[in-house]
Amino acid sequence: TAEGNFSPLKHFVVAKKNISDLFDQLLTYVKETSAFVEETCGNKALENIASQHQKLEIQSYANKLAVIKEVVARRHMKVAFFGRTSNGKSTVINAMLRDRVLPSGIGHTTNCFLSVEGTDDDKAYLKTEGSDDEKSIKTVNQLAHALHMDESLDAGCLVRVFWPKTKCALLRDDLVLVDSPGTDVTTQLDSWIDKFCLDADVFVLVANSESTLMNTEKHFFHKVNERLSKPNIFILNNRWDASANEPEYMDDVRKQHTDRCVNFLVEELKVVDREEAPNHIFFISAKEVLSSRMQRAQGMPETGGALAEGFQERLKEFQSFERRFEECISQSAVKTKFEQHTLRAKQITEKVKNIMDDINIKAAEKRVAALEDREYQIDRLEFVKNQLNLLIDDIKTKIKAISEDVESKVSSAMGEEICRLHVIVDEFRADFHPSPQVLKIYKSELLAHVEEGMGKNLAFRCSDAINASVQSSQGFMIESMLPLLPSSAQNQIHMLVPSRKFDLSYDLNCAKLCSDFQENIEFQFSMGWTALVHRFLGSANAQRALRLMDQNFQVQTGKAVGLTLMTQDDLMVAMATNVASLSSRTSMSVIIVGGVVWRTIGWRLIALSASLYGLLYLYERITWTTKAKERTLKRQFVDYATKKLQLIISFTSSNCSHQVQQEMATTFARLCQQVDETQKELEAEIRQLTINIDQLETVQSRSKSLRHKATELEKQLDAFTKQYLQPEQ
Ligand SMILES: Nc1nc2c(ncn2[C@@H]2O[C@H](COP(=O)(O)OP(=O)(O)OP(=O)(O)O)[C@@H](O)[C@H]2O)c(=O)[nH]1
Ligand SMILES: [Mg+2]
Repeated sequence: TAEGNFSPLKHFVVAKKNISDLFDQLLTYVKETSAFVEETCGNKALENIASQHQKLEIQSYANKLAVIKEVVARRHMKVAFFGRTSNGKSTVINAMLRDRVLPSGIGHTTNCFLSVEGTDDDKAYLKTEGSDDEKSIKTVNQLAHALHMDESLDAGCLVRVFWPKTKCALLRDDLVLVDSPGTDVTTQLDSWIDKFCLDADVFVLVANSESTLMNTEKHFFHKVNERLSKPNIFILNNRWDASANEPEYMDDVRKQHTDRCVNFLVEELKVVDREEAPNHIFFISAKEVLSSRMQRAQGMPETGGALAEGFQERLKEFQSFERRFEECISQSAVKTKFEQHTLRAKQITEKVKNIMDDINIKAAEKRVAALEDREYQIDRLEFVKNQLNLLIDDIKTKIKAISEDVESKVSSAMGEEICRLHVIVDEFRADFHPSPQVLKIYKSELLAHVEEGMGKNLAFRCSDAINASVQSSQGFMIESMLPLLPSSAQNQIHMLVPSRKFDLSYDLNCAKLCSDFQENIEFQFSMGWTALVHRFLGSANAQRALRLMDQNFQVQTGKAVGLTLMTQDDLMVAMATNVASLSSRTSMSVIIVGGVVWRTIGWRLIALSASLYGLLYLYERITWTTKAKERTLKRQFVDYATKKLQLIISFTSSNCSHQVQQEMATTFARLCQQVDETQKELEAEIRQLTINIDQLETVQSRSKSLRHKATELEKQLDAFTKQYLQPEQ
């Protein structure tokens, strides 16, 4: 018997479990992939690796798979029974279910479509169309009563009977059996087909072996055949027990029925070929099978009732129908219920795989580009560093050379300018008066004039050349450091390193330098004693000599006061001394010299000389005007300032060179700062690239592993196809 042995229906059950598991895995996989694509797509650093379109595509696949998964879970095998009223459709179903589940009886019994399916509950119940209420049923009579009482039920309605799976093996195996009202009682064949037949895997025509196939029955199956391609059809010639009454005709009748049925299936419907057709035609007695099975279930001998002859053969034939039917329905249902979904799953897997490939390729391309970029940036950083080191030495020497050059230029220019100081001083015009107040103002203005004039002249001599060389050096610096900067900075280098006009300042600070200057514009006779001594002995010796003279003079004066007796010489001396005490030391010297000369030359000559001398004195005294005083002051100032300025030549020139050095160093520092920023930018860029590369690597490895998973799933889908969906050889 079918019970106890492995049921062919298990084929479907196992396949369903397989494909459901596969869909579970697929859904999990596609969700994982979807999350990955979404993450990649949302990552700014991974631009253009996964597109928005791909993200949406995968999301739609996940949704589709979820729907398919649900549909697959609800899939079952469905067999529908048709035939004229009272042919025993309900009885056949009961026989298969081994219990009186559906009402049967003489006359038109089944008044609407009835489906029987398994429930995990241990109580049977029914659901009518359009309501989710579970109406419990205890006995089949109750069910019959319930169906007949419900006036809203007509032939086109469906009542679902839920029968405990524990009571029936067939229902455990996902089989749904559909009973129908007689095909002869309806005019709504088309709507029946639409409503109940399109998802049926097997159709069973329950015919009456006591009569021939009726046109109404044939007509219905023609219609089904129009709507479905090659439906699986079994023909049960029921009530075959009746043939036992006339055994002499049995073989003829059977042959006649068989020929007609084969003809119907092969010639008219063309759903099977001639060799296969007999496997779809059976001669049975549902009533016998049902009662024997029920007896047996109650522990009584199955032949306990009054059974007609040949029962065992008919039972065997029923069993062989069951087996054929089960094989057929499970094969067919697996194909029709899972083939499309498997194909769809394969397509989805293929698409997801392609997307993973795309992402992998794009990530690889980007990674290679990023690696190259990083290589380039590292090289560049290295180059900038090395080049900068070289340039620093180079530029330092350059700065040193130029500042030395400036120093020598300025010092020589200053030397020359100092020699020409008198020209500047001579040019000076201002109110002059020997009074101390006016003199003070005059001097300070003179100092300012000298400061300005010297500055101007120095600038005239040096500035252009120095500026030019400073500028050219700055230009050199910029030019040599420019290649170390990024092109964006290169264009705005003149903004980044502002080249303000460099102005060398020759700050001589004359006012301070010459603050000690003390002019001497008292009248001095050029032939006077002091002047002569100065002239003949030079200024240093003259000082000493004059001091000596002063002492002698005082000693002699002291003596002269006490003496009464004097020589002529002495008298001369005394006279001269007296005169000298009255007038200046200069005139006294003149008298002394005069005395000496008088004794040797004679008085006439002396008188001439004296008068000449006096004239000269007078002349000098008269020409000792304010102008002359100013001239003298200027001359004295020139001498004084020349000495002082000479002292600061080296200071000033080094100050200038320092300024230049400062200027160059500032420019260089600015450039260095730019280069430093460039270096920092490069380093940051390299860091960023490294991060990107890492991320891209992760994306690559993930997309690869996801692709690998897709291949795995594809293999499983192929295995499923091979095992369940390909026609057996
Ligand atoms: N002798 C005999 N009677 C049968 C057989 N099968 C069914 N019957 C009887 O035929 C009558 C009708 O059977 P049902 O199963 O109700 O027939 P049906 O095709 O469901 O009829 P409707 O539901 O009215 O369309 C019942 O009284 C059954 O006992 C059989 O194999 N041999
Ligand atoms: Mg019935």
